[in-house]
Amino acid sequence: MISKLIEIRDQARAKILEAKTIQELYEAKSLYLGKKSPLQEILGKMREFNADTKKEVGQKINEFKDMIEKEVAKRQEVLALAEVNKKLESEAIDVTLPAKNIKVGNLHILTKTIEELEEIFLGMGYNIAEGPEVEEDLYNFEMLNLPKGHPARDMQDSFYINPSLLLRTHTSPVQARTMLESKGKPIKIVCPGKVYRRDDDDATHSHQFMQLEGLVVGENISMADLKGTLSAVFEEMFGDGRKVRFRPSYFPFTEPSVEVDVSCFKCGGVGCNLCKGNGWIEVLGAGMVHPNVLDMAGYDSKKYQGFAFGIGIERITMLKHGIDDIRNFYINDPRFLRQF
Ligand code: FA5
Repeated sequence: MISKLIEIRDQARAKILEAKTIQELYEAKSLYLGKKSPLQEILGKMREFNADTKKEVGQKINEFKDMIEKEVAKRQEVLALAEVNKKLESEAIDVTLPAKNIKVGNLHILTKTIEELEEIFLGMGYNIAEGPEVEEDLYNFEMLNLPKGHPARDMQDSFYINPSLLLRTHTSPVQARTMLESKGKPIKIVCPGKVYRRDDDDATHSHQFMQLEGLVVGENISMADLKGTLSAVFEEMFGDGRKVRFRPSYFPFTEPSVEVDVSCFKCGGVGCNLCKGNGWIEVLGAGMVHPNVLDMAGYDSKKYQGFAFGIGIERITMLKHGIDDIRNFYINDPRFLRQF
């Protein structure tokens, strides 16, 4: 009987050592230590043995069970370590492989132009202001000296939401809002933002575009300050390679008013299809804040003066980067956008 027990023990040991996975090891364990194991079977027949054999067999079975348990635990440690090593190996990163080409997004060129202009104005001591795109007729027109029925409202064909609410046609309503908020104190702000007009889209016009409004209010402000400021900004933006001209114009909220043109980048000023033959591209409207606008916003127009301007962001960007169609900014072709 003892030799049979030794045979079972050796078989169990061999099976345990043969196990290549934890699963196989559990199967071997259950085979030799489970309820139906050969050792258990012999235990079930103990009744048939005499007292001495019973004692000897009982001791050996316990000893071998203990031994098998220990062998299982030892093998389990070895297999667990092997499995961890295998996993680590399979998940190892080969740092010599070429990296995946991850496409990184970049800021839109119009955002970059705005940031560039903001930097220039911040350097001149301006603050950045904001205003809503869905605007009240009151700020978009009335407070800017454009009462209902004023013929100059037709200069900016508008998207109305209801009779008193519209998509702002320019960033100038921020002038009125800022003056009301500033309650008679001096002002020096720029405000970038989107504006909307029922304009037909072409190479230089879009129904949605961006402006950067500027407003300075204080004492002893003159047209020379306006001209000096805008000339300095354009020199910073374009260097001295482009010509800039100030041309008399009309806006109901400024008096006198000017428009500023920059020489066309495409034809160098001789005239082409982009500049419609005149050699210049209009980039902004500006002027001295109309006394009515100052008075309506609570500023004494006898004491205070101001200048204001509204720069077309797309036009400036076209001039700076030689882009000959405004629609490129909004088609969102990555081949165009990636260039900047
Ligand atoms: C205005 O919008 C005035 N609010 C500007 C102003 C501000 C005058 C403060 C006086 C004082 P205007 O409609 O000209 O002005 O537009 C200003 C600039 O926006 C233009 O010079 C042009 O650069 C740009 N712009 C106008 N319409 C369009 C359009 N449809 N698409 C793209 N850019 C445009």
